[in-house]
Amino acid sequence: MNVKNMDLAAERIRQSVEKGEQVVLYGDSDLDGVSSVVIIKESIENLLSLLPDERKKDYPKILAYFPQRQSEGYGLNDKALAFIKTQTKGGLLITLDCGITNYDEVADAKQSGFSVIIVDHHLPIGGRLPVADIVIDPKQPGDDFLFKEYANAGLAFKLAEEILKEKMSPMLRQNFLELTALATIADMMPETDENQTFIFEGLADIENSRRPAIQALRNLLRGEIFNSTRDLVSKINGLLNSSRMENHITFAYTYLTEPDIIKAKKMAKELLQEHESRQKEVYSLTENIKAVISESPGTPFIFMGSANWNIEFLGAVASRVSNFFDKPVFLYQKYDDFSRGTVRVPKGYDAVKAMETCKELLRTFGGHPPAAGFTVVNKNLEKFEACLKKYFNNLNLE
Ligand SMILES: [Mn+2]
Repeated sequence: MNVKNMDLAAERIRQSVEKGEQVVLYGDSDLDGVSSVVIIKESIENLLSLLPDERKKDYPKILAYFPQRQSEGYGLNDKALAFIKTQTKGGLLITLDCGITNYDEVADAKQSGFSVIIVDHHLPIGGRLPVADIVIDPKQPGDDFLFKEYANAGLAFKLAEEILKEKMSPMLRQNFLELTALATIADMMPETDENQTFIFEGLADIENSRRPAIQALRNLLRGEIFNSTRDLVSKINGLLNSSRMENHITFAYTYLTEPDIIKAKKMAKELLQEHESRQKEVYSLTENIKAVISESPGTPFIFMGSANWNIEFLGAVASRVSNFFDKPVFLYQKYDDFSRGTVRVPKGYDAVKAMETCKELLRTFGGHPPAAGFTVVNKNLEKFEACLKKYFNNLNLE
C-alpha cells in the first residue's frame, strides 16, 4: 500500500528515461519545493547513469524552473509556461509542491504537448483536480492511504523509492532522507508516522553528510555551539531560506546541487551574509508591529499591511508576532492593485478554513492550517478584514 498513483508516476518517469524524453521539473521555490526537485532530478540522473554511454549523450538536459513568488505568485503560471515552451517542445512536466490548483495552466500545458504529473501535498479546492495525466496528492479524493501529512519532499522521496527500487543505494537513500528531513521540518509538517521516521533517519548522520552543500554549511558553522541536531537544522534551514534567483532557478537549488566542495564553501559564506541581513529586517519589522499592536489590545486577530513591507520577510515576521500575542496573524505587502499576504495562526486555529469563509473576496488563497497565504485585490481588503473578524469572533464564542 502506498500513496495513490506512486507506481503509475514512477513507471511514467522510467519510460521518459527510456525514451530520452525532455523532463521539466517545476517546483515551488521554498525549501520543500526545492528539495523535491533535487530528489527527483537526482533519481532520474541515477537511472541515466545506468544507461549505455552512447545513449547518455543524446539525453536532453533536465530543465528545472521555480516561479519567483513576488512577480509570478505561487504555482504554475502563464509566463512560466511561455518561457518553458521557448526552451522545449513538449515532454514530461512534473510539478512539485504546487500544481494541484492550477486548472487552467495544466490544461494549457497539456494542449502544448506536455504530459503532466502533479506531485503536491496541498489540498485540492473542493476536491477538484486539474486534467493532469497523473496526480499524486494524499489529499485527493479516492486516495485511501491513511497518512496524509507528508511534506512534498516526503512524497518525492517515496516516488524516488518507486522509481529506483532496488537500484537505490543505501548512500543515495540517506542523502535523499537528509533533504526530506530538512524539508519536513521547514514545512512544519506534523512529526508523526512516516514523517517521524524520515526526520529520525535523515538527521541521524547529517554531521557526515555526503552532499557538498551540507558539508560546507556544517563547516562554516563549526565555531557555533548547537545544543542539539535540531538547533543545527533550524540554522541550516534558515540559511537555505534565501530568496535569490537567477534564470528561474533558486540559489538554494544551485547550492544544494553543487558538486564541488570549494564552490559550495564560497556559496555557503554568501548564504550566511544574506541570512544575517535578513534577520535584521525581520527583527526590526517584528518590533515595529509589536509596538503598534500593543496600543490596541483586545482584537481577536492581527491584520496589517503596507506597500513598504517585503513579502519575503512577512512569513518569519508573522510567525514571531503570532507566537508573541498568541493570535492569528495576517500580514501583507500592498502592490498597486492587489496585495499578497501570509498567515500564521496558533495551535488550534486553521488559517485555510478561516480564509475559506471569505473566499469570494480573495483572488487566491491556500496553504496549510498553521501557515498559509493569499492574494486579494485592494478594494476587497477592508471587506476581507471584516469577514475574518466575523469568523474569529464567532470562533471565540464557541
Ligand atoms: Mn510544501
